[in-house]
Amino acid sequence: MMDQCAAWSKEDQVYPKPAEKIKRTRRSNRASAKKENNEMKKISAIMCILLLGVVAWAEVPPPVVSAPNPNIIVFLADDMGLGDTSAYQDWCGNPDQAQLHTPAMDKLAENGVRFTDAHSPSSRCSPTRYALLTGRYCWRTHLKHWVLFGVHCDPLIERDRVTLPGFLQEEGYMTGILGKWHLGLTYSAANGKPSKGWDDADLTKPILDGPLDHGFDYFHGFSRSHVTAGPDGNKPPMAGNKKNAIVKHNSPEQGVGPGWIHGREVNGATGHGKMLDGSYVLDRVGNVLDEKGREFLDSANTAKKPFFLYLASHSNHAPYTPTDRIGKYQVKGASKNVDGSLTSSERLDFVYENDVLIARLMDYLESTDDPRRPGKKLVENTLFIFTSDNGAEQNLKQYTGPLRSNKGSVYEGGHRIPFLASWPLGGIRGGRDCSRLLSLTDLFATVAEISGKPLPPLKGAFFGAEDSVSQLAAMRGESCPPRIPVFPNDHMEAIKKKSDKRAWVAVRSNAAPMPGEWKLFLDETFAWEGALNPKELYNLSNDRMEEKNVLDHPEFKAVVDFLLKQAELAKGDKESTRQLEE
Ligand SMILES: [Ca+2]
Repeated sequence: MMDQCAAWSKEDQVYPKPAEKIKRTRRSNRASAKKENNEMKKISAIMCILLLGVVAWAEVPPPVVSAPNPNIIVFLADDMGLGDTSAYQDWCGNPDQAQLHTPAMDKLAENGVRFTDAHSPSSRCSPTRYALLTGRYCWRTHLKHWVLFGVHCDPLIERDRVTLPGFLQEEGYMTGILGKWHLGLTYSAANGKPSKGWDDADLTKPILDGPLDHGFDYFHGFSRSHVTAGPDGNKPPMAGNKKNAIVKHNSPEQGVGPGWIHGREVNGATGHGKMLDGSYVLDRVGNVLDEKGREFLDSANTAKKPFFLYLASHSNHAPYTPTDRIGKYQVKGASKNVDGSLTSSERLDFVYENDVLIARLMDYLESTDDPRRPGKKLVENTLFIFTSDNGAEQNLKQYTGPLRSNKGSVYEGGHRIPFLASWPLGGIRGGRDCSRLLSLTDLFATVAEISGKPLPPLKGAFFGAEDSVSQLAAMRGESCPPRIPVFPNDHMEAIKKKSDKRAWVAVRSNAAPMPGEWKLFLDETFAWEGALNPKELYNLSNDRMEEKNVLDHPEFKAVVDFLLKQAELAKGDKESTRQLEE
């Protein structure tokens, strides 16, 4: 079976041609890797002829040095599209004068693998975060679409479910989350018991259900997006933000918050109703994540333990509140296009803040000794993943890439995301592309394969990872079959109406019985009832913008039948897709 990670020629065919010549000097590693790959193809083809019966070949990855328990960093941007990073400039086709330059992400791509068909499990925040941490599609939960709302909302992750960080805890990892949780918290009432809601929550009491109850040793972050998670105590309400303008900041009746949370403690609680102390400042969030990230990494190194850091960034979710500076890096007013011109865009400054946070982490990894490998630096044995929780929040091709719609939609612009992975000691060769389908649910199985431990069972005690497929071989460029379909969900279009009828799910497969990159849309009855009502069919290999619905074309009946069969096997709140791969 063809190794999709080796499908260079195929990718070259489907990439859109940029509007003008794109500078590729920054991609020298990628280009040389491609040349090398082509040479390998020739050699392998000869080998295949010589070795009759051999039907697949693999790239020859660099030797994998014995590297048990690598450190793992998952950096999750918020609402960042493919067009928001120059690491995908050639894929998106943005001209140099309209392409944000993200040097740290470029470096990550050049030192690692770039997936070109990666997907968030949902096109919004909460469900993607649930799926990333559990390896299970969120449409199997009660949250069939949209996100968790409100200052108080019941935790989405079940207490008896094994999570990715919980799995790693069992492997001896120190696990930390920084930034946005958005998976529900249970506050304590004044008597120490669970509060019924926000009104009877006592912020001076410990939080009773949060990240520490789902596999994390360390949490410094906030409940939801950075603006709803806390008022800016040092500034008046932002002009033009109607919703925020009606909030009486730092008042005893405050309904926005509760600002920074450390472990189970609300940092800024004053004991005077819901009044906070003003320590949560919107344009300083990046600085806090940077500072606390280093604290966490230092503590793991002191303990000589491998670490798992899930950095769920505040950026670039609106409103755009870039910080002035982080360490040596100017942020506000400093973002540049690839041609060197300033973007003069507050949004792009805010996107660039993610790049700076990555640069700071990389600086740390490159300069810090690995306490478990004397004489070596941490960066060598660290799997560093950068990705985003959904597509860009604005429907502009400059941000989303050449895709239909944006955040909130089941069209590609809602869920096709950047995904970069670097691990020098782990056999990931720099400058490679991979076109294999990937879902963020796959992090769980990938990490499990790295650890050499089986995934949790699908049923019974300590279950989990129902929709997770390992991408380790794909990351390394080894031969692997096409992934089973991915099932992204949310609304057909990125419309802000909460009708349950908008909860659509798509079946996306590159392994249908006819060549192509196929996508079948199912209406809301799939998520709610397990029914199969196909609505639209596209072949992205010749219609990436999803403009020609070919559902009623009889020549594609075999494709529809295949995708419906896959959906039939996947449907249901108690089912899984993992077994389809096995
Ligand atoms: Ca988001």
